[in-house]
Amino acid sequence: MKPMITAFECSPDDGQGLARDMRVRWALEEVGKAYDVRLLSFEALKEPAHRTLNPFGSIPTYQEGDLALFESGAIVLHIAERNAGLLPNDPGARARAIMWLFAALNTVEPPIVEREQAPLLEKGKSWYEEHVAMVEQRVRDRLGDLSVRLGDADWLDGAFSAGDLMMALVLRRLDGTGIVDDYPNLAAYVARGEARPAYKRAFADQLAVFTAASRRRADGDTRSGG
Ligand code: GTB
Repeated sequence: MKPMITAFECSPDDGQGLARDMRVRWALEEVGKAYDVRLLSFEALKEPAHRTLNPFGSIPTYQEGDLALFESGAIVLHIAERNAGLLPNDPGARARAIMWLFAALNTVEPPIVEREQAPLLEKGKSWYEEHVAMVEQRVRDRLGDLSVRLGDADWLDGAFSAGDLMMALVLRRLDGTGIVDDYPNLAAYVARGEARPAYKRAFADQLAVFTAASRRRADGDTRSGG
């Protein structure tokens, strides 16, 4: 049975693969598992039908048979545990790959999200500039430590794993800021992830959704504009 995931009908990132369905798509592509996608509007996310799947009213979700999951980290871990390709067999290496998945979500992502949200939520406050500088420094502290640990390795712990998948996508949230470029080994690490065929397929699929939505909107505009 093919799993069903949810994604934005029209992603606010213009199809740049920054929304969290990209994590699930990439994981499914890495393990070679076909899947279906149910696209949702922002309104539909908050409706009771979706909240039964995800009480927080967000994407992505994952359904397979009787199982329904939310939280991109839990979904990626579920996929990685049940299919070959994203976690090593050796128990120690497997535990460390899972550790990196949590490190991406719990240690590296929080300051990146805070930095991203500051201009949206805090611009205009008297302390805004100071706060942004402080949060950016926290991001740089995390990236500096990660850069030292990665060194000249290709991946964080041996072969590519679910931990690398999550870390590369978390770092991608800094796209357009130039911050990752200040850590050349991290920039090369993200580029290595983006070069993987599974990443490319996942990216193309989510971009196709955005492109189709934009075309529909443009057609609608043309028609209504007469
Ligand atoms: N912790 C949860 C997880 O990892 O699954 C977080 C899920 C989440 O925040 N999902 C977002 C969502 O559904 C989409 S990814 N938001 C709508 C809502 O809650 O109403 C966040 C996201 C959105 C847009 C961009 N972007 O445009 O660049 C990037 C990331």
